[in-house]
Amino acid sequence: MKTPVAIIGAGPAGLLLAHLLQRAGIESVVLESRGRDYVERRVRAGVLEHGGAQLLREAGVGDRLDREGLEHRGIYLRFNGEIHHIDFKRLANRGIFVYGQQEVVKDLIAARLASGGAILFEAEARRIDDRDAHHMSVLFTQGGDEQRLECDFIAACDGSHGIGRATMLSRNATGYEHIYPYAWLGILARTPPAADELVYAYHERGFALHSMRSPQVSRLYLQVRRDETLDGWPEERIWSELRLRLHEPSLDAGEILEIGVTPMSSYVMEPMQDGRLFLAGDSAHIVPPTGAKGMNLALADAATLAAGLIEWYGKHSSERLDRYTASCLQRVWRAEFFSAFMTQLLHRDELDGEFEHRLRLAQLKYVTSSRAASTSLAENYTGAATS
Ligand code: RFL
Ligand code: PHB
Repeated sequence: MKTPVAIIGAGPAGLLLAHLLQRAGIESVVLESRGRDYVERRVRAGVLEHGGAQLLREAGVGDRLDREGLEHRGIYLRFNGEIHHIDFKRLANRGIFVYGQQEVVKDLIAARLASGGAILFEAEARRIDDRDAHHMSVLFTQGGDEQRLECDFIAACDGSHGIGRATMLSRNATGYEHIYPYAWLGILARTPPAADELVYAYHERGFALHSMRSPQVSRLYLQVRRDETLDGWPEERIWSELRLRLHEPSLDAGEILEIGVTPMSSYVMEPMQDGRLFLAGDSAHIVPPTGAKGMNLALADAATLAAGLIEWYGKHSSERLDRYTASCLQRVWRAEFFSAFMTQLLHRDELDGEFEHRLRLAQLKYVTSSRAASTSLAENYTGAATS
């Protein structure tokens, strides 16, 4: 099997890259280890920045986002019995969209299949072979058969546990990592949202987040210990802890549609490319979800890589491709900084004493009362500071 660009992974990064290349007349094959149904149902991110939404619109896949996405002008910060609205529209001149990542993935898969592009589901990439520019290929298995996909370029968009990251680490790439001592327990529930916009809550018992997917469905998160399992969290305990930390005593305990625990970490790989192998999205970097940046970074990497490949095939120039890592890393480190900032601002470490708790309350008070500090939060959250 042969194609110009082999793309590993049908997440937001791999699918947007394939779609942008297709629009420019460049063929590719997407290899995805999971089935279509699994990928379309995987519940993950929910927030699209203005820039992420714009990328999807420009790629011609923004119609359903514009119809069904919930446009929010800001977020609420709740702490110490107070609630404060940070009005992004007023402070940074742009809002955000609440639109589930699996909806973005569904839209991109539909567009890809409609244009006749190839996605091989249940096809697991096993090895990247890129000895030189003339011998590029990905070895993969599908239905028990081993096959080889020959190509000019390989884009590893295969997330944090894929073979792209492992391959780069076996060479000269460096991974910079920070592990947080906590995780998020997340539920998707048939519960009408208790607020009109997202509520980020800091409580002495830890962080909680009230997000949503529609007027009937809420997405809710609780900070838990990193090693926590779901065994210790019967439904009633989840709801009572959410009510307490969010200050929503009447939050309705609707049917739980999905539940999971995600340990939190920050990670950046440098460089994000080697020869004709490129990493995009979570394969190259991870942010803790408190800043709502992961999907947006994945989409931005895909657009940057697509522009480089389009220039290479169109003008036979590698100038943009050569600059790929540098173009991405500036945005990535900025998002790493903001995500780490939001995480330390809103989470309680087990080792924290009363001093750290009071310090955090003082910081929250400052962020919500100083125009300069709330503008900084608004610019970073919406991506206005990076585009
Ligand atoms: P993905 O989505 O993980 O896709 C990678 C794909 O590669 C496949 N794969 C392979 N395929 C073939 N062969 C192999 N060897 C393969 N190995 C892996 C996988 O099956 C998968 O389909 O990576 P991508 O495209 O880089 O996208 C990144 C985003 O998924 C991620 O950053 C976000 O979900 C992070 N995130 C959030 N980001 C936001 O922008 N806003 C948010 O509000 C937000 N909230 C979140 C989040 C992530 C969370 N979790 C569960 C990690 C909330 C949570 C709880
Ligand atoms: C979500 O809706 O899943 C969501 C929203 C904001 C975050 C993280 C996740 O910071």
